[in-house]
Amino acid sequence: MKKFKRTTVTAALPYANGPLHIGHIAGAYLPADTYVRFLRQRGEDVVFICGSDEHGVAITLGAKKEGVSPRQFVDKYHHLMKQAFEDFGIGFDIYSRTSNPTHHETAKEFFTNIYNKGIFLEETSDQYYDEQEQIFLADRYIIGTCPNCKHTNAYGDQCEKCGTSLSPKQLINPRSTVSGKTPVLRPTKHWYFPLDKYEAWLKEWIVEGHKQDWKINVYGQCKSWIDQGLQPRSITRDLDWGVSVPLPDAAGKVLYVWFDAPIGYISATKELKPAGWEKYWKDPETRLIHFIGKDNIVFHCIIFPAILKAAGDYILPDNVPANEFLNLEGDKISTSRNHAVWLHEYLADFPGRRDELRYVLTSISPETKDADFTWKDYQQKVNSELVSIFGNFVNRVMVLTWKYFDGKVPAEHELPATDERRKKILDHYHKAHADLNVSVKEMIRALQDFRFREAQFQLMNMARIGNKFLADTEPWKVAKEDMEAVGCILNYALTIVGNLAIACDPFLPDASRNIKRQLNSSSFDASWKQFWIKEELINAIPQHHQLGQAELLYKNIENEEIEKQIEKLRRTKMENEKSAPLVKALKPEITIDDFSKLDIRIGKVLSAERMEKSNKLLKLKVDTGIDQRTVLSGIAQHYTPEEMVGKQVTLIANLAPRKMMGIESQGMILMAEDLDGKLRLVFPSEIVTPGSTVS
Ligand code: B3M
Ligand code: ZN
Repeated sequence: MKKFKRTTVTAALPYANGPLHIGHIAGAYLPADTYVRFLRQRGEDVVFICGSDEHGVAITLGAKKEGVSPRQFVDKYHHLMKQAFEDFGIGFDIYSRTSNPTHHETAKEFFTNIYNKGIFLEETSDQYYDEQEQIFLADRYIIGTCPNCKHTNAYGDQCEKCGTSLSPKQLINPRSTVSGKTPVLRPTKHWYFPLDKYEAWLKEWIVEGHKQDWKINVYGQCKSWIDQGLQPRSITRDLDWGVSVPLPDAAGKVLYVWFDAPIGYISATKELKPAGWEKYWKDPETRLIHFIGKDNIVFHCIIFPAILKAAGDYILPDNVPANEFLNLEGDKISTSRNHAVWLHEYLADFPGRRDELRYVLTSISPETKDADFTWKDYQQKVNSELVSIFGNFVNRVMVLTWKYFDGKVPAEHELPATDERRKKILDHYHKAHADLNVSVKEMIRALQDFRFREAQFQLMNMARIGNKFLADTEPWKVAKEDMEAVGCILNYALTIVGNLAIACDPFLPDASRNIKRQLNSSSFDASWKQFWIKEELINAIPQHHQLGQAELLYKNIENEEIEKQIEKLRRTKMENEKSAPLVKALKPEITIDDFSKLDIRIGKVLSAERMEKSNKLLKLKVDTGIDQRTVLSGIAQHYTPEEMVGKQVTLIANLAPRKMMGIESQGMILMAEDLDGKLRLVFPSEIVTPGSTVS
C-alpha cells in the first residue's frame, strides 16, 4: 500500500435547510469523526473539513416557504447545525459555509480556470419557466404524466413509479410544483461540463483502478454510471442566490450548487490554513477521503474528480466510503413528515449521553445496506452492552482495586507458579493477553478499512475478554489466601482498563476521558500512544500509582425514557394523518324521491380536447344514447384528452346546463375524489350500452 504523509478528510456539507437528524450522523459524520480520531491517535497529520452547503434551489424555496430571505434562512440553519455538531462532539478542524467570501472566490477561480482552458460547452436551449414564480424550474420541480406508464406525478428527471429516467420535456401535462401552474418553455444560455470526454479516464481510474479498495456499493454505483455512458452536465443555473457566474454575459446566472459545493471543501481548508492549505489538496503524498451518504456518490466519485482533473494540479479522492441509509422504526426518515430523531433534540432529551448514541449508531452503521434505528434496540444495546459489558468491567476493576489496595496500583511481579491456583491464574492471563492482542489488531485493521461496526465490535470484545478474565481468576475469592496473586490479577486488569481508555477514544470519546480521569493518568497518558503504533496492549500504569475515584461510566436507559420517544414519534404520525385530507362527513338524509329526480346514465366519450386558457377543464363530446352532447369536466389535471376518448362515463344528464368560459356544459360527469385530491372516473364494471341508466 502506498505510504502517505497526511490525510484530508471531508464530510459531506449538509444543506442549510433543516436541522440534523440521526440519519445524517450515521451516514457521514460519525464514521468520519471516528476515522479522524483514529488517525489523530496515531499522531498522523490530518485535517477534518466540513461546513454548510448554502446554495441551490432547495434553499431559495425553503426560504420562501418560511417567508424569509435566503440569507436569513441559511444563517438560521447554519448556526443550528454548527451548534449541534459541537454539542455532539464531532471534532471538525473547521466548520465553514459556502456563503463565505473565500468560497465564492475559490469557486469562481475554479470556473474561470476551466473556462480559460476552453473545456466548457456553451449552449442555449428551451427550459421550463414558471411565469408566476418567475423562475426557471429545476427538473425535480416539474411534475407531470409519465409518457411510459401514465403515472400522473412523475418528476422531470425520473418517474418514481416505473423508474424511467426522463427529461422535463417528455412529461405530458407538465406542472410546476412550486406554483402548480403549467410552465412555459423559454430559451436560456448555460455552460456545460463535458463529462463524456472524461469517460475513458474515469473508467481507467475507477473501474480498473479502484475495484479492490472501494466499497462494493460505491464501486458498483460508479461502474453502472460509467457503463451507461456519460453526458455533458450543465453547471450553471438561472437563480439569484449562489456563486455568480464570473463572465460578462452571465447576469442572473449562478454556478450549479453541485459544482460549487465540493469546492467548499477546498475553500474551508484555505480558511483553516491560509498559508499551508495547498499541500492538503495538491501534494500527491496527501490522501483524500470523502465521507458521504449514498445519494452523493456520483457527485464525489465521478463529477467532482473530473472537475478536479480538468482544473489540474489537484489530488483525487483515494477513497469514498459512502454509507447506505438509516431508517427509523421501520420507516424512512423524513424531514417533511418530521419522522426523525433530531440531533439537537436528542442532546436535550438525553443530556450527557453522547457516547450512547455514537455507540448504537456505529453498531448499526448502514455500511453495506440500509439499517434501522429503533428506540427499543437503542435501549437494549446501551443497557446490555455499554452498561453491562464495558462500563461494568471498568467499574469492577476500579472498585476491587480500592477495596483491596486503597486505590493504589498493586505491584506487578512475576508470579511464581507455586501452586495449582497460581498456575491457573497464569494460564488465564496468557490466554486473555493473546486474545486481547488479536482483537486490538483486528480493530485497527477494521478502522483502516472503514469497517467501523466491526472495529467497535472488537473494542467491545476487549471488554468482554476483560470480564472473562475477572470471572475466571475470581480475585474476590483469591483475596482470602493470596494477596500477591490478587495484586497480579488487578494489575493486569488495570492494564486492560487503561488500554480500553485509549482504544475507545475514536468510538466513545467521553468514556475515554472519564476512564483517564478515574485512572488519574495524565502523567503517563503519552506512553499509551504506542498502542496504536505497535498494535498491542501497552503497559503504561506505574506501580503504586494512586487512582482517582471510581465512577460509573454509563447508566441504564429506563423504559419510561424510551416510551417517551416512541410516543413522540407516534404523536407526529397521528398529527400527520390528521392534517391529511379526511374522509368527508355524511351529508343530510334524502328521500328516494329526491334521488329519483336524478337522471344518471352511462355515456361514451367520443372526443376530448383541452380548453384554451384553462388547465382544469376538458371539453368532451359524450354519446348519451339519446344524443351527443358537450360536457365540460374539471379533470384536465388528472386525465389527458387521449386517455378519455372511448371511455365509458357516468353522467348526470338532467342537470341544468351551465356556461363555462363561453361554452355550455350539458351535464356532469361523476368522479371519485381520492383523499389526496386525485380524481378518478366512475364507470360500470362491464361495458354497457350508452344510455343505460343508473339507479
Ligand atoms: N449538500 C447534499 C446532502 O446534504 C449536499 C452534499 C454536498 S457535499 C459537497 O445530502
Ligand atoms: Zn412511469
